Amino acid sequence: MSGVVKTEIRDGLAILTIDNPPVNALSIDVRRGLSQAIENVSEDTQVRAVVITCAGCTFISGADIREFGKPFQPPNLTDVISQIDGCNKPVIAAIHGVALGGGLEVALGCHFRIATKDAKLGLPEVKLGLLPGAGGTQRLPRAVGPELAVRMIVSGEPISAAAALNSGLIDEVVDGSAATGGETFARTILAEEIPIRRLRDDDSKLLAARNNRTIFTDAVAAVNKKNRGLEALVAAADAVGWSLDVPFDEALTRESNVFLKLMSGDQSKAQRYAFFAERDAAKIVDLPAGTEPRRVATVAIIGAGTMGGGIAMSFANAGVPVTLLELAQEPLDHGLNIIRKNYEATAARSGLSADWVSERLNLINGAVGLAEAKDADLVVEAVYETMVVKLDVFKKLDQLAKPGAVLATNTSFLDVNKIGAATKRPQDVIGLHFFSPANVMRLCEIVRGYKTAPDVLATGVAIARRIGKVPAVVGVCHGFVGNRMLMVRGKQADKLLLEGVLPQQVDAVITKFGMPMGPFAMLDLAGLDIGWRSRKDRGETSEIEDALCEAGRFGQKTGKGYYRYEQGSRSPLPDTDVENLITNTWARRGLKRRAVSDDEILDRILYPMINEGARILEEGIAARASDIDVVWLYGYGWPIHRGGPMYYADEIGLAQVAERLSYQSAIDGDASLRPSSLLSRLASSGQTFASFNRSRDH
Ligand code: T1G
Repeated sequence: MSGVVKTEIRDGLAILTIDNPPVNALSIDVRRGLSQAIENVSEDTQVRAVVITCAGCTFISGADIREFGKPFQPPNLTDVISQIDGCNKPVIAAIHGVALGGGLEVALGCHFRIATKDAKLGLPEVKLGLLPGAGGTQRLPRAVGPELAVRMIVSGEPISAAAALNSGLIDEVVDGSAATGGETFARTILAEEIPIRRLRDDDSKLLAARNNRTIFTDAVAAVNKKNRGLEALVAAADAVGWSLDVPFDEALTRESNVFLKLMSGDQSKAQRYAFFAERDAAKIVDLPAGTEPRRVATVAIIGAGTMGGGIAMSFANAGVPVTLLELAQEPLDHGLNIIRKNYEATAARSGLSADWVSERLNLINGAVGLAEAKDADLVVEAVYETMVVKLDVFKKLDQLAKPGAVLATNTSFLDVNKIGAATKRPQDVIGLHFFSPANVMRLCEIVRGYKTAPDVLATGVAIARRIGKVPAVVGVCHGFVGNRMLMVRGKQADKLLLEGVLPQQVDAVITKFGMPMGPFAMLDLAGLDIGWRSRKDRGETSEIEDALCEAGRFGQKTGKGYYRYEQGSRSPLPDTDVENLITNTWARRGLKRRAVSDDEILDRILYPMINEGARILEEGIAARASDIDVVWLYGYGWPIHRGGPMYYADEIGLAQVAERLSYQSAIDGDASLRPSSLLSRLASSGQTFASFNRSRDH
């Protein structure tokens, strides 16, 4: 009997407790222990019912992802679950925290399921490029019906205990502890002689869809609408469909075969990399041992514009009350009105109640002036993106904020050291760079100034995680990590326009690669006037973009930019006026236009970004290459199944990336394209960015 599964026999009940910190993953020891324990209690004549519960903060969080890709060690989870399912005594799953992936599959193999009020249940395997591989695709549709099952499995999103009770996934929501609730439930079914219920033998919830297949196919179409090349989503939907017409055991065999195929595929490898990269990014490499985040109970946000409003919503969504400050009543009212409209639109779209809206609005209080910031533990400045305005705000905050308050700037480019130097407390100043729309995008770049104190840095990471963001610690430079690489991408995209490529060809290549939109459509969304003003401040030009701005074409906000937009639509449409402007530029420059292949466009956009990422690593602006990948995955929508720009470079091979950059640098006479010293060193020694990550984490 392994130590991670303990059995206690009490008054005819066997209580099996899994204790495998931190999240009770189904490691080999857990699988062995569970299998042995079930065998023992099945044979024990004292035992009349079995309760499976977990110690610590949660029920089983799923298979042990760290075992994937390593030599398999029996027993496999499907067999352990079949043992549970086949047990001749009622087995009850007592769930708290989360029951995810294999954890929910174990619970589905049990004959009854109870959960605490705050529990969440889901099959998130598609987020790892997999599908449920231990019976989930066959048991879940039998528990909740194929429509909800395919929605849960293809979205990977968990549902609440209340929704689980409502759908029939669980039998009871209990107050108090799961273990106690499980034990009470077990005694009740024994006393009432309620027969064992095995999902594998209950097709009642499948009959409607069996008689009318469109019930299922419509559900599949709805969840696959936004699929951008993720093979696991299609495979998972197909597998759920087997529950309608393939015998249970045969379907389990098929499910296992598809699971193993996905597991060994490139997409799942990249998605599992991204899972751990996200968690590594929250670990600050050189944080002194014992550093604790400062306590943050009250938050003030300065600026009720697009960013300030979105940041306020992020806090409110996490249940954290905020005070939103503006310098005058009108912009404050306008900002609060936008927030209310956003919540109402979300509620209408998602069928959420008015209470859901008011719960959030009640957490956001507006005030005019900065006085309300004086008692805040954390102040987030989200004012106009010019240094003059930010320095003025921080000088005032320095006078006003209480000692020990964390003073954060949401700047997306500017020098956090300079902002900190405007105060007498630079150690309390940090950058919290949210990405627009801040209530949606998960990335938060945690910008550490030279003087930012370790506990302030830890506070930045902790508060980002607390509001559901993905933190990535970055150093100070123009544009930090994400926007610095974005500027390099923009420069290469502009060059392609001057070589005879149209915006729509560049954008088509980048969206086909898996990005949500291409560079030119993204500029139209953000507004061309922002870059125009910034270029003028820096005395720089961009021939075609400046011409568009001079013509008043600022993008979506003016109904035309690189593209034109129909009234009320955000879909970019090629515009002959833009094409004429570009072709006239070619003529003026005497360009001999040539066909530029999609492959060339992709390499010439991505490789310079990768090179800039290597420079960012050399300069210590990012600690790990995987941190750079996290920035692009969660800040710009880099396709999760491609891992991130640095992961992608490793997959291509750094030697090829370096060679292509050297070639293009010679062709363009552009020294900035020459491979960085780190890229050259790794490429020539046959190493990878992954090896660089490992060197940083030991
Ligand atoms: N396996 C291994 N390690 C895991 C793990 C897992 N399933 N889940 C978390 N960890 C580690 C994580 O790397 C971190 O480690 C620590 O635990 C805390 O995690 C057969 C095949 C459970 C909601 O996808 O969603 O079952 O950084 O920081 O914010 O069909 O972890 O401290 O070294 O995320 O409190 C399906 C993944 C697997 C769930 C907790 N299950 N985990 O969140 O903590 S595939 C999942 C989570 C599967 C079956 C298939 C979250 C959490 P370290 P954390 P958290």
